[in-house]
Amino acid sequence: MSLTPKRPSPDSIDDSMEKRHEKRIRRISIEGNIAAGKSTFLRLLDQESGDWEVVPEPIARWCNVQTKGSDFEELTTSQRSGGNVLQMMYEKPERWAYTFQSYACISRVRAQITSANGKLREAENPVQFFERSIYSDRYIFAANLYESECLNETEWSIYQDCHGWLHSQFGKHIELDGIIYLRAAPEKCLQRLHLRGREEEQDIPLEYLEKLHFKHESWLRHKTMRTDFEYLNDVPVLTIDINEDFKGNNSKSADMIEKVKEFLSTL
Ligand code: UDP
Ligand code: D5M
Ligand code: MG
Repeated sequence: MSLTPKRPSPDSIDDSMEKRHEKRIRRISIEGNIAAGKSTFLRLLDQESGDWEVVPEPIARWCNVQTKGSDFEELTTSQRSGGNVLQMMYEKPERWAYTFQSYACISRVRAQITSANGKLREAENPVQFFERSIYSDRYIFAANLYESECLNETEWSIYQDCHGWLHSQFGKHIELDGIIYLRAAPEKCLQRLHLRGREEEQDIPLEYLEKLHFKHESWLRHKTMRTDFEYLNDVPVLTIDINEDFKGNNSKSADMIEKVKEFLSTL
């Protein structure tokens, strides 16, 4: 077992959250297909320890895009009602995929860097759990849309350029120490997607979930996916099979939490 941190310590930013801690915050991304059970698992983690903070995906923003505060007053009625960019992307992906993917990535970075809200200030062993990462944004979702010709060459180039720049600017606040891959069969995810009943997603076909599943597998299981981020190759991955329900199953949930604790102790 290596005692060397996988991620270098951040350089000196005086008011950085991390600087105020003797212990470095470890960051873990929870990855998995649509409706696998990530948010459900995140809620379990949130209840488990005061040393743990969770950062859910900003899905509400994607379903209701609007500005806040004084800007809001200046908007026309139609602007004020916002837009459901998630729905727009599913209804007409070749028109809206680029808009959605840029917003998804930027809003994720914003949520992850502004999340350190004080809960971890007194923590002995602070850990942040992110629901997904900017790596799944790019190498799972955006790449899949590009391969399905919903992003054209120009959009894909601009997306990758902006993504690389965002990483170069904010990487030290969002780089990962570990990844937890919640693995479920696409058929199981489809069942859970229907069970959850998020309106925008109800027409998603099994084939779409299969494509995303194979991308997760190549990234996190077979490790055949190449990325622009060298350090990612060495980030440890814990895979947990969640085909069997863990929601409402205390012993399965406790087992999962135990696995997470063991995993953290190796990082
Ligand atoms: N769910 C379930 N059993 C489980 C885990 C999740 O029935 O063991 C349900 C959950 O209640 C929700 C749906 O599956 O209705 C999708 O879960 P979640 O939103 O957590 O998935 P995510 O998209 O965040 O991975
Ligand atoms: O919900 C996330 C929803 O957003 C799901 O419908 C997939 C869709 N989506 C499309 N692109 C992305 C990116 N880049 N990141 C995350 N989600 C994306 P969930 O149920 O949490 O998977
Ligand atoms: Mg979720």
